[in-house]
Amino acid sequence: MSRFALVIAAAVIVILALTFLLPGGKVNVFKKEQAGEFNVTIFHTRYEPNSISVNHGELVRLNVVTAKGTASYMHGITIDEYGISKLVTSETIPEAIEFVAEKKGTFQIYCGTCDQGPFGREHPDIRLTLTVN
Ligand SMILES: [Cu+2]
Repeated sequence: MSRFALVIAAAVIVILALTFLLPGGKVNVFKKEQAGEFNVTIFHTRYEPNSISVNHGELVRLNVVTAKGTASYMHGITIDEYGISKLVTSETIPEAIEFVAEKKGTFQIYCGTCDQGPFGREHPDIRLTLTVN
């Protein structure tokens, strides 16, 4: 390989590294306590917190546990617009739900288990509002 080719290869590697590793690059490695990280607890009738707000394009992580005594109810997190539906069955070890907030708007997060149960989506009225600005 000629010296010129080596220089070009090195330049390409540096450009790729700058593109993907610096903040704002395409690969966003999640850092602990990043702005888009939220601890969520599921109760029979509500999520805590019941609304979260993130920035468009942000990597979001929801660390979700189910409230004490509710693990067997198989509550969960469903976000239709993001194709997410997960059961949360631990009261102590958070289920990490990650996604990139690529769609702007206001979305209703609900419990898919309750939605398909005898009371339907409206009862219990478990809602978490996700706003992507
Ligand atoms: Cu539920």
